[in-house]
Amino acid sequence: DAEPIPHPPTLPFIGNILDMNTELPILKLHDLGKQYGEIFSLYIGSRRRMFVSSQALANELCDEKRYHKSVAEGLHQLRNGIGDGLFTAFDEEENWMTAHRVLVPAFGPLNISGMFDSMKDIASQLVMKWARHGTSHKIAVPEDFTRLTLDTLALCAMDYRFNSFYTEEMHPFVAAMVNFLKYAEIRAKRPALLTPFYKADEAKWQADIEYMRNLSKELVQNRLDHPREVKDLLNAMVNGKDPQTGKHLPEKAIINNMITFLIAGHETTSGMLSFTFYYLLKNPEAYRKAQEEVDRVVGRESVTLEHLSKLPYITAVLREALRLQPTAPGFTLTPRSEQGDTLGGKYFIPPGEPILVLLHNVHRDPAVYGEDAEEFRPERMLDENFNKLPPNSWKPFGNGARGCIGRPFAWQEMMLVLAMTLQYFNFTPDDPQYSLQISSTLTIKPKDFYMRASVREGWT
Ligand code: MNH
Repeated sequence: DAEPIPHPPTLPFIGNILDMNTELPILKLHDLGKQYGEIFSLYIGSRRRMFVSSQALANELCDEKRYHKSVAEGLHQLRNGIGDGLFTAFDEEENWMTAHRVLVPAFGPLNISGMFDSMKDIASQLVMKWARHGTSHKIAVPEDFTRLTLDTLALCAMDYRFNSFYTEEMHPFVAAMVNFLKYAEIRAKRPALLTPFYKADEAKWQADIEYMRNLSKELVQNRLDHPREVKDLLNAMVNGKDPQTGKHLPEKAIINNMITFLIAGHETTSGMLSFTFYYLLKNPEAYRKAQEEVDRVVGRESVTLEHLSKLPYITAVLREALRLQPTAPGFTLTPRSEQGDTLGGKYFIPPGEPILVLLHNVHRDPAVYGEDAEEFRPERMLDENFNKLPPNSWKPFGNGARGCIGRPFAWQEMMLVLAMTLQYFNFTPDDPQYSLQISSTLTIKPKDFYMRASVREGWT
């Protein structure tokens, strides 16, 4: 028989909204997960939301025959800016299927390896910046990695240069995008009937959306007017035909996806690289092994694609950092059946109700990762151990057909950047006492995290 789903005490009318730390909601959810265990529910206004924290329940939710992606409040708000782009499309929406079939080959290993030189071009700009500034310069880690990932994405996706390393200020696209994401979250939590009271905020939001759409529209139009023989994602979308229907993607869907890639493709990856450096600097033994591997495999040669496939320890370091800090902190599912579903043999999930997989908690489930689940230990992620993990215990890229299409892209970029930076520099924390703080928009990042870089001997 169905058991009640645990939840924090509820106040009449306002539900558990007071339990939500509005500044850092995701961190609050992690704590509640630790407190309540494998599943808990929360009333946000009148809506009940459920949250899963164990590998066992996440494993059931990842069964695509029983559950599928739900585009719940937060994501739903993003549709105001990026419509039916891959990330925000309703499950089985027509343009999702068309875009998915057109884009899967474009994101495949062959195309991604073709982007290696462009990725290296941008990574070299980062290396040059750090080398030029020297050890007296405090590196704002997430900021510089945001320059890197945004520029890489724009160059590989549409052969466009943001040139973020040549300016103090970030490209205006970044500010528009950050506000777009932040305000979508506010809107998702606020009763719709209050919207008219926020005229100025609403107008700013619309302006930001328009800015992003106009920039993308210009880039798409420019490509249509001046076709070019480049293998980027824009060409894949402009020229590609759905193999099943023979249809091209409508221009609007191309724009939706262009902005989607810029958003989904750069924040997650930059947060990920930032956390990786945080953990390497906190764990000198892992740092030493990672650098030793780069020295052994790459030495003083210029990094190639072949080198990247020979770095098992670096691979494990990235997997482990993503386990502890999944930069896309969750994904939302809902039962397929109109009768709902029973989770874990005892929790009834009504039809249509969204359930969030709290990756932070699932990734630290002691039943899977043991007593040292909270520790950074890349060895557990070496292939021989990684491949033995129970199913669906490591899900930083989401699940199944709606999982991350950009995974090979992100992975190649991160491996390259780690190999190049460890090859050129020795890194030290700016503040050895720094204790991790997390800032969150749609994704998470280390807050106020700085480090210093000195060029290693023999490079001058
Ligand atoms: Mn990505 C979906 C995590 C890099 C483009 N991505 C997802 C999902 C997760 C995710 C989790 C599933 C979301 C959901 O179920 O609601 N993504 C990441 C992480 C990184 C990442 C942790 C880097 C590290 N993603 C990238 C990059 C791109 C990209 C790089 C593009 C170049 N991601 C997407 C798109 C989707 C997605 C597009 C939606 C796919 C779909 O539903 O068809």
